Amino acid sequence: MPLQIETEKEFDIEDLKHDIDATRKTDRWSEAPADVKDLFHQIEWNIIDGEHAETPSLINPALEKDVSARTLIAGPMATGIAEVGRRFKMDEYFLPEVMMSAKCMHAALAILKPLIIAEKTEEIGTVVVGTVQGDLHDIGKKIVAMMLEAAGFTVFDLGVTVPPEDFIAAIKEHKPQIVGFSALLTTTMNMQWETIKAIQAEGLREQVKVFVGGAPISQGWCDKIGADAYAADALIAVEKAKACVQEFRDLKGGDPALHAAMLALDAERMAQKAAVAG
Ligand code: B12
Repeated sequence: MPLQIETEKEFDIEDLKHDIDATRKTDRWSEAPADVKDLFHQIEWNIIDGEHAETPSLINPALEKDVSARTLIAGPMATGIAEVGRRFKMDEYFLPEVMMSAKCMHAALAILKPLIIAEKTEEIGTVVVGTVQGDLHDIGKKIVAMMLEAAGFTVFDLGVTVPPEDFIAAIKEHKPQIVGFSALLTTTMNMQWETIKAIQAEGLREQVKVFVGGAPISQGWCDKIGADAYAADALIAVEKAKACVQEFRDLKGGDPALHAAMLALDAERMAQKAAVAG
């Protein structure tokens, strides 16, 4: 019986009981050469163990073996921090352990960020991002920000626990086409809604396309609060952001047609995936 929580996302409690060791038996990254695979496992466990002083000594050798920054972020770093989240949820880890693991993620991202940003070849738009008021989580938002930058956006990252008035001030100052709110807590996701309402009250809603994301956020939540787009990960965020400033640049923020267009992108991507899976 799936465990129902108020985020509208469902977790199966049986899945949460399985340590990452169980999934290792499926031989993940089987296509990678043995030495790279070994490094991936070490990076993953470095994050789980929270040995942040050691992180650079694993990330740099992986880069020397021509593993891309994106592969590291989407591969062993993602699986490592996901396992930390699972342990935290199952009360196997407490806050100090999670903080050490977050330090590993930041240490790795500090090395990878310049490499990702160096991919930028064009200037296609401006984005303001921030983690909403009351929320300190910023790892995912930083990844989204750097991927957007690599794709050609100028990104103004307002940091964490950003109050609505700071988003409003940044919209006035930087005139972005897109503003993105990150929220990782069920207790702060409502601040995404409050921030949209504040932007609306200020008469700025039509000027910006509002993106929402973070672990508890779903398409249903995006629809409910009247945001324009939800993205489950940085790659989808980039795809939708590019569509917003290129194909749909004439649609205003809050326009139902824009919202429908963003949903159509998801449907298209799912159809492509299904076709590949046969
Ligand atoms: C690391 C972490 C922390 C670190 C954060 C460090 C930092 N600088 O970010 C620390 C230790 C500080 C922390 C603190 C707390 N945490 Co915490 N934390 C986590 C953990 C383990 C990982 C989050 C993470 O970085 N994931 C990796 C990134 C890459 O994923 P992501 O953030 O989801 O981002 C991706 C997408 O969501 C999306 N995305 C993200 N943002 C955006 C924005 C936009 C615009 C778009 C389009 C897309 C997008 O793209 C990203 C990249 O692909 C999660 C577990 C989890 N499953 O999420 C718990 C978790 C979020 N934390 C939780 C809790 C409870 C807390 C605390 C309240 C604990 C406490 N008792 O104090 C505090 C809250 C502090 C606060 N006021 O914010 C709970 C939340 C539960 C809930 N129902 O709300 C979680 C889910 C753990 C759990 N399983 O119980 N935490």
